[in-house]
Amino acid sequence: MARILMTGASGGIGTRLRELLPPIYPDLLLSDIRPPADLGANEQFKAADLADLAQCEAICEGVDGIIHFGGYSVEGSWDQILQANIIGGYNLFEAAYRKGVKRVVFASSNHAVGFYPRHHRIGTDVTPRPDSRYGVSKVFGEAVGALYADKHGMKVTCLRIGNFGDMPLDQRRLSIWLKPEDLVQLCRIGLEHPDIHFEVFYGASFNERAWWDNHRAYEFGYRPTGRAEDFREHAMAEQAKLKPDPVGDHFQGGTFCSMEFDADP
Ligand code: 15L
Repeated sequence: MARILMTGASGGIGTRLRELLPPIYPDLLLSDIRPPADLGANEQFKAADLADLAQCEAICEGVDGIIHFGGYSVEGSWDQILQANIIGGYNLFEAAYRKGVKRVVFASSNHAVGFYPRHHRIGTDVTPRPDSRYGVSKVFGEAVGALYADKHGMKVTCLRIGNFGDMPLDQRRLSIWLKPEDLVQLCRIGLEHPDIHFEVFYGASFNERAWWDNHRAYEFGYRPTGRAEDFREHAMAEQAKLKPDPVGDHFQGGTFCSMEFDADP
């Protein structure tokens, strides 16, 4: 049975996957800069600061596959993004390579392409249009993943995650929602599918208002079970509480686009 490392175990997605992954991958090693507050006696955990290559190597030892959710998960200062996502992202792939890890699933983000307008349906092969320093770091992580796949034969899957949770939170999230169980499916494809070399998938459930062409994921067997429209009333009621945001409401990345925005409209 494969030994799987999950970084970012104390974060929002990591916390939920700590419940969903053990039945599939019983030999699951968790990592984060500090342990989850509710770490169970039956869970394996090793702390690591991703900005430190030696610590990354230590958590990659004896591992068959990695689900990399570690790093900074929203917009931050340049130094925060640089340490956690740029240096940290590079270190994770380099450490995995040095330790002979065969597969990496990298948590990229919709913010790698957030400056595409909502009326523009995009595939996974479009030019990146990051909407933030955070988005730039996700483009960087995808590029590092491609390098390790093409140069070293690592099997790399990048998931441009939309919005992960039990239900879509507002109108924008009706287009990009990702049900936790569907993320598990995508991770399994990345960790197990024999034909993975380097792939980019959108981390989205079955959303009728999707802006994304995710056919590559479907070709690899992805069959999402979440349907955003089932929560339409809730999402629209939440949307009604928000102030209009002319920039954020126009682009796919939402508020990540409007923050610090001072270009001519
Ligand atoms: C992300 O990439 C973030 O990690 C998450 O906190 C949300 O902001 C999400 O994108 C989103 O776009 O809704």
